[in-house]
Amino acid sequence: MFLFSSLPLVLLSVTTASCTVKEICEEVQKNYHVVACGSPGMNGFPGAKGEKGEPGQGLRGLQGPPGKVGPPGTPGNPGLPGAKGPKGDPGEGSDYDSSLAASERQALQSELDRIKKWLTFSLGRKVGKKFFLSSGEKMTFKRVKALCAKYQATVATPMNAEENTAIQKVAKEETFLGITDEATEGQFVDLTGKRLTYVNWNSGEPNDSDSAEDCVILLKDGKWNDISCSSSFVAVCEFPA
Ligand SMILES: [Ca+2]
Ligand SMILES: [Ca+2]
Repeated sequence: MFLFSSLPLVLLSVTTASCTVKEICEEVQKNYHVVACGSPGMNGFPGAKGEKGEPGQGLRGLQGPPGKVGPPGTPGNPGLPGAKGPKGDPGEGSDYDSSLAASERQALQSELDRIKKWLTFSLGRKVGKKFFLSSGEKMTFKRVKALCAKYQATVATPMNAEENTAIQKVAKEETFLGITDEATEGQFVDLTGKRLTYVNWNSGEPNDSDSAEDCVILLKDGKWNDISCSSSFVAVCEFPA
């Protein structure tokens, strides 16, 4: 009893005093809440996190203005080609197109005619529906045929005296004619196999010298001579005029 009544004085004067009896401490704590007994304990572990609270009841703010437009993104890969569509209706400009093509053809024909005139003036000769032109090169009969065929032409073949003279003037030198007796010896034909309707053999020709003359050349004076096809002479081709 004495202990309890004098305990506050003891605690005030002896700051380091501590309870030595558990029952005393509990009694003191019960009656005097400022009393701490013994040395402080270690901090405990944090408690478990509580559950998330309910959303607040405050007013929601007004929506702000739209932000700036962002930079353009990189282009995507091209898509797969679409399916082929149905055939369209015929156009209405077909008449116009054909008239345009006709005008183009007329322009091209005019240009072609002009070129032919230049060639005739400078290099060739036009007789009737034939146009004779020479490359000026000397070559075998086989090569002359190939050269003329390359330009949709044939080896010059005179059908009359006028054509014969024209070829003579174009060639200026001895030139092969499109005439042979390769198929049948002594029977000269043109390159389509037709018998000749015009000839201008030199005196004593054709003589098939050494049995090896199956081609024909036009001599400088306009006369003809049969000769070897492997010899070389100026090439003259005839084109449709
Ligand atoms: Ca012959
Ligand atoms: Ca001969």
